[in-house]
Amino acid sequence: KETNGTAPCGALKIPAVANPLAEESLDIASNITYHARYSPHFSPLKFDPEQAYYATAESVRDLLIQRWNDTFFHFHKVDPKQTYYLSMEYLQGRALTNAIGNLGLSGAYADALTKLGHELEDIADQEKDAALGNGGLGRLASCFLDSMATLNLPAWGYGLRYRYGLFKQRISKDGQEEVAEDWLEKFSPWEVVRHDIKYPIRFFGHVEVSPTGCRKWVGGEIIYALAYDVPIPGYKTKNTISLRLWEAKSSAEDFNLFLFNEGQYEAAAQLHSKAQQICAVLYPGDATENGKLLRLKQQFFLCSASLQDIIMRFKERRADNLSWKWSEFPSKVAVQLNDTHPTLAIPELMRLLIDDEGLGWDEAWDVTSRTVAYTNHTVLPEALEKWSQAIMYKLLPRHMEIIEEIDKRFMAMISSTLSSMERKLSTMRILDNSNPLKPVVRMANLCVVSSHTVNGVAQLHSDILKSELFADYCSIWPTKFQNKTNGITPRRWIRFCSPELSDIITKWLKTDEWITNLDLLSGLRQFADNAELHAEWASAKMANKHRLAQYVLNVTGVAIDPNSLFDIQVKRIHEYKRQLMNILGTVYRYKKLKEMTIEERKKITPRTVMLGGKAFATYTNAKRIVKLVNDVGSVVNDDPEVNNYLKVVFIPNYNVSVAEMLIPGSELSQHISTAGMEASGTSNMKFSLNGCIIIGTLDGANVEIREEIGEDNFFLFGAKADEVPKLRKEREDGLFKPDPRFEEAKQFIRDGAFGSYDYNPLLDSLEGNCGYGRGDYFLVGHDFPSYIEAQSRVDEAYK
Ligand code: T68
Repeated sequence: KETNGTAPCGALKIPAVANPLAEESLDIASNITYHARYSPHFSPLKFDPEQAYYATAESVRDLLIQRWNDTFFHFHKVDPKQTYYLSMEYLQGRALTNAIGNLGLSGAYADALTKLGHELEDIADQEKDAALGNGGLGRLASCFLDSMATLNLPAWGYGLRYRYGLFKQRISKDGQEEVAEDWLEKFSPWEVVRHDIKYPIRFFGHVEVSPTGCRKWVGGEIIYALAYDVPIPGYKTKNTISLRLWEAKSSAEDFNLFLFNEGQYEAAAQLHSKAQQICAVLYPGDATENGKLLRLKQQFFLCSASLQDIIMRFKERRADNLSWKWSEFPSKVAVQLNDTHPTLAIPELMRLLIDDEGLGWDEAWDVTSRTVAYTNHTVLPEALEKWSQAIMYKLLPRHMEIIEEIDKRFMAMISSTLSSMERKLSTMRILDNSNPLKPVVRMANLCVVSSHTVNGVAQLHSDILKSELFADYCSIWPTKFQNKTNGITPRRWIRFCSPELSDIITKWLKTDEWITNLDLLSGLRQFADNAELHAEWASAKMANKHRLAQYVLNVTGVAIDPNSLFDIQVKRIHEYKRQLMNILGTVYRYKKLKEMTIEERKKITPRTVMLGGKAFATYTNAKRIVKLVNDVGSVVNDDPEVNNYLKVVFIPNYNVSVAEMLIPGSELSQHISTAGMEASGTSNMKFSLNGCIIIGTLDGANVEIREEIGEDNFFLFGAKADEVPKLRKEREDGLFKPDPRFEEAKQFIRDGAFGSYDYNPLLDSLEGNCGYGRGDYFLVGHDFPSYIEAQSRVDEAYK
């Protein structure tokens, strides 16, 4: 760990100038006005919220750039071991509120904007989310960047600059519709293109062998990776690190003027359009061969560009030292792979070291395996990446040779030193040739074999990796496997999204140090029975609920009552996350309410059930769940008999900014996945931090959260992870007897209580013989009764 001091050590070759942004005389309003006038992106007559947003963002960027350059020069001089986080996804969300918050200038910017006739909140609302990720994995990457910057760590993030990030979700009468989200429609004021940072990336081609036996990858096509940097400011520190996003470019020479003048416009620009495809979208559909090839190209593009850049920096920092050695590399470079998506970093680093730098295999392997570490985020079999060897040979022939060699050497090691493990090789090998028609590369196995460390993202998940998914490897390399329970940044997830609650915590703890050290929150325990704190807390929560109710009204047209219990489940829609159990429970609640007398209803705790999340575009059951929630909402919310006691709202287009609105206003949140399936979950942490009670299973980080917040703040239900295999077996053997309440809820939907859409296929997935994707693989039926009972305990506690 190298701390980033505050002293600038700029070896800048640009002459010094008097700094108009010097903090002692900083005039924010003038700086914003300056940008509105002299960095114009719009016609000069207007200074409405949109123009004000861009001018404000540019003014903030000026401040960040100074810190950014200082950080760069500082680490260039100190040459610490540098952490490189390689991730195909970053869910950054908005940057303005975060940046001024981390700079400690929120109040100053709010005042300056008021002077200029605007409100900071309206201006911040102009910003589009940078949604270059799918869900938890991408958001984790962004939280890590904030934390690493705040901890003064020398860290960089590497990713791709997708033209279209995660789709915008629209809800129509047919359910979810996906619309391209044009986050760069105007431009992003938070990125800086580095015209001098550009690397060639090869695809296809073949391997050439020299007379001396050296192998070299040649031919094929070359696309260039151009760097776009996003500053990541730390909180209360000058440390400002970089998120470097690669954009794909072809060179002007690849534009065929001759063909163009012949009228063959598409042929003339063929390589241009191939380059554009690479970063066009986040997670292109990979059902087709073309889709698979594109996704593999994206992965290699990220890995190759990042490693060339890392090696360039390593050498740059040794420019004055002629005696450096490659063996020093792992003490200066740590490459963390965010899941298997950047696995190609392993063979690419080997290739660069052997073919370009002239190292022998053993030396290159030593450097690579001491540099790379791997984080696993899932045990779901369909999410464990396997690449067709045929596609790999075609796109990356030299890498495929290197992977074969790693596989061969791994097998030889087992045979020579651990012959008792030989029978396990069929599952432990990197290459899976069991289907001769479709041999594949198992990316997770490649990561485990090649990394010095492998981690899961919550204690339970890491234990499952050790005892199940990677058990055989763990018996060979027990110390390779670690746990690193996920975390979240308290800056974005409470300080800036719920300033009222944060101020109360600071007031009672008499310090705001908890914002960088959440352990200090336990200091609130001594005031647990203090009525004054209760009143302040309740009033902050109520203010957040009012804000949320207004938002819900704006985006859905449904009026919800801030005095009802706000019950929220927001996350990607997936069968294992069991949103279907939530909505079945809600349907059961509705049916019971309908059956009650008016007097009985009056005793009921009024509830607003909110669900939100995106379904992968081709995931049929997930889309059916979205439609069901919306259909249930339409019926319940319009039912005058019960709608004072129950409302059901689908929150459209769940993303980081929407989460920042929802979480502070939450009172109960649902983290109800089948035990053993959710690697960690991170919104559970965000909700807890905002004083929200959890209903959940013993899954992922829920286990550790429950230990921290206490059993009375966690409504526990459902099977434990170690019971799941037995329960699945019981179902297979026809021994499962469904609870009548479960049957009643399903039948109510089948009978058409929520419209004529055919929900039978969705509900049928909960019936019959257990198997992946059918026969209630995720045990909704088993856990339903204990879920309903836990919900009743919630109702009682809320009273
Ligand atoms: C999530 N994984 C885990 N995957 O599901 C969650 N993208 O439990 C965990 O808290 C989180 O990672 C952080 O560790 C994902 O979000 C993806 O988004 C994904 C999966 C495959 C391909 C691309």
